[in-house]
Parts: sequence; structure tokens; C-alpha cells
Amino acid sequence: MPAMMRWLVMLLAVGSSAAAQQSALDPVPELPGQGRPVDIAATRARRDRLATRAGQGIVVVRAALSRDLEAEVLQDSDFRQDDDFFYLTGLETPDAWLVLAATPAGLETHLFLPPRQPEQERWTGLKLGPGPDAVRLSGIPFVHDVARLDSVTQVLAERVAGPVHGLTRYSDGAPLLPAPLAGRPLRDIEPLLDSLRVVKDAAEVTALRRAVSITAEAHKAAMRAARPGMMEYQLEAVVEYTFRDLGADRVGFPSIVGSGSNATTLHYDVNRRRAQEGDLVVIDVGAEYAQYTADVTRTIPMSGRFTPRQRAVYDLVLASQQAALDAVRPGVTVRQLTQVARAYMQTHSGDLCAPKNCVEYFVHGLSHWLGMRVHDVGDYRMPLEPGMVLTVEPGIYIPHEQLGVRIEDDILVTADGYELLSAAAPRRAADVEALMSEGTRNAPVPGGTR
Ligand SMILES: [Mn+2]
Repeated sequence: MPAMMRWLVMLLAVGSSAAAQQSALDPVPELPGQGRPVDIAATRARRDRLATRAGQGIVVVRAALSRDLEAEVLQDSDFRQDDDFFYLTGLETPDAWLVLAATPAGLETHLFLPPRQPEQERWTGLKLGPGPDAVRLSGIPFVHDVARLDSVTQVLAERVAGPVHGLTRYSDGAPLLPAPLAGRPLRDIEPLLDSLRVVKDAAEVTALRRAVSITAEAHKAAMRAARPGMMEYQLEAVVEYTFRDLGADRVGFPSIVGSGSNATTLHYDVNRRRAQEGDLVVIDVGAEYAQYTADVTRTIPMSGRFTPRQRAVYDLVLASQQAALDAVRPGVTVRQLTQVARAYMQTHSGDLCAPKNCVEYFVHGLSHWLGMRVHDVGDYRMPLEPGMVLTVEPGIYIPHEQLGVRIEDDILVTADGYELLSAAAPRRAADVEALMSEGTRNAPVPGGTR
């Protein structure tokens, strides 16, 4: 037996006794293989909105394909559901299909699931398969074995006129549509789905709140732990330990911990430098919880206190961010917020970045949508409306001084302004310093002299 299989068998043996011990404490997962229930009302409402907007015809959305642990030797990623499929079903089951048909009698929803394979489940754990459990747990009335995909869609194709609405963005090589629908005109439904996903419903906001609150706690842990001489990856470890400790599923994107000159590299994620006394460290991280990711950046002084110069740059970034936040309300566009932040920075730059204006060192965009993807889907020309979630993240990066500052918060647009979802992570320089002073900076660096 290959080494990996032996290793898995050992894991299974260990795992089953641990599971037996814990069974008195842990609630039995509602949904096999997923551990979180589907919000049936929310997913149904999303399907209804999509079908109403799509109009006549049939909508097809496919789940992500399962990955083969043995063949692909996964080191980079576990299975992660396709975002649109998750949005419409709440299910993390691989290799499934969702078909919505606008019939004369109303919307018909069909879910196709791979059949359960008890032999395989010895290795993979319980899976959701076709049957009454799947109907109950998914809230979808028609659940079929995926082997019946062609025969059921053949019947639907005969009953339902109009185009097929599907997604064309898959790059996994599997068919875009069931065979009986392949000859019909295909309309790409991605823009429509994106326009729905950019405005978050209550269930999505709940997941985002959790992701952001976990991320804020991770920032606080990093502030408490930071001290000169630590490796960047040690701060990363504190952040990502906190993510998992608080129930995050994974990182929403590779954690950025950039000290000194690395703080001026916008997407630095090597995290192998030793952070020195006097360095600023940009920590740009996001926990993913229930498919939704946070994206919060804090910039901290390794020594625990900002130098006067660092503090002046920091305060200009913070005030520029606040100027943009103060302008957030329904009807405003991201472009307008960007203009507000840049104008504020330009006006208040003084000789801080002489001979240039500091705004010349603000080299990236101010905001992006946030949701299931860290740079979430949605048209940036859309005026803000309640339920949209976005980042506000000005920065100043002066490479020749090895000085980079970015402050990034996540906000929910409300009827009369915004809610700062990431408020729990200290933003003001004095608050960052106060939290850092509570830390253990006099303790030896973990790992000694690595
Ligand atoms: Mn961001």
C-alpha cells in the first residue's frame, strides 16, 4: 500500500477513537461532510431572484469538481466549492449540478448529486447523496442521482422553451451543460449572478461579520505578540493560528506580513524576513468563514511605538481613510470615494513626502467589493446601496525610506451611511500602541535564533 494510504489508515484509526470520545460533546453535523446547515430560506430566495431576472428558460450551475488526493497530491489547497453554486445551494458537495427550469407552472428546482459510496466514505467521511435526507437538508424538492442528469434534463428540455442560462467561466475541462441542452443557445448568466452577489443578503452579512470579527481578533493577537527580532512568518503564524482557533475554514488569500522594505511591496507574501526594531510591518490578512472572506490591514511598529515620522505618515493615511468613510452612503460610487480619499491626502500632505506629494505614493485603488472572493464580483460603476460590503484601504509606500503604511477596513453600506465591520481591530496609532504595550515584547523570541 502506498505510504500515503498507510498514513491515512493510521489517521482513520486515531480519528475514530477520538471521535468516539467526543461524540457526547459535539453536536452531530446537520449536513454530512459539511458540518453547517444550509440556510434554506436564503438559498431559495436567491434562486427565486435569479430565475425571475433570467426569465424564460433553463438555468444550469455546476458545482466544483472533486479533487483526487492521491493523483493530485494536494499541498496547496483543499476542496473549495464553486462560489455561484454555493450561493444558490449552500452546499459544499463536489460534482453536483443545479438546474432551475421556468416552467408554465412556476420555478422547478432540480439538484443532482453523486450517489453515496459506502466503500469510499470509509476514507472520505459521510457524503450527502440523493435521497430524502438531501431534500430535507438542502430545501430543494427534486434531488436526483447525477447519473440521471441527461435523462431528467432531456424531459425538461422538451417541456421548457427558451434559452439556456449557464456559466462559461469554468476552466476545469468538464462539460458546461448536460448533453440534452448542449444544442440550445447559451446565455452567460455570470453578469446577472454578479449583480445579485454584490448586494449581500442577511445570511451573507452574518457570515462576513464572523469572518471579519475573527480577522480583527487575529490582528489583536499579532499586535500583542509582535516584538523586534521576530520573523515575519512568526507573526503570520499568530494570525493564522487565531483564524483556525476561532473557527475559520482557511485563509481568504495568502497572508501578507511585510516588514521594513517589504511593507512597500503591495502583495508581498513570502514572509521570511526578520522584522527589526524600528520597522513598520504591514499585516494584510483575511479569514474565510463559511465561504466568505474578510480583508483587513493593520500597520504596526515592531518596537511598539511609532517614530514621529512613521506616526505622521500613519496619521495621514488614517485621516484619508476616515475622509472616505465619512462620504460613504447609498448613491455614492467607489470612484467618488477614491477621489475623496486622494483629495484629502493631497491637500494635507504638506512637506511630509517632499519633494513629492504623498498622494503620489498612494499607488493602488481605494476599495474593492468583498464577499466570497476577496476581490468580489460586481460592477464598480454601481452606486453604493445598503447591503454592499467593501474595503476602504488607502496607503502610502515610500520605497527609498523602507516605509509602507496601509490601513484597510471592511464596511457594510447601510441606509444612512456605513457600519465599520472591522472596528474591533485598533486603528488609531495610540490604540495600536496601547494594545502592543499589553503584549509580551520582553519575552524571548519563539524559536530562538532561527
Ligand atoms: Mn484589500
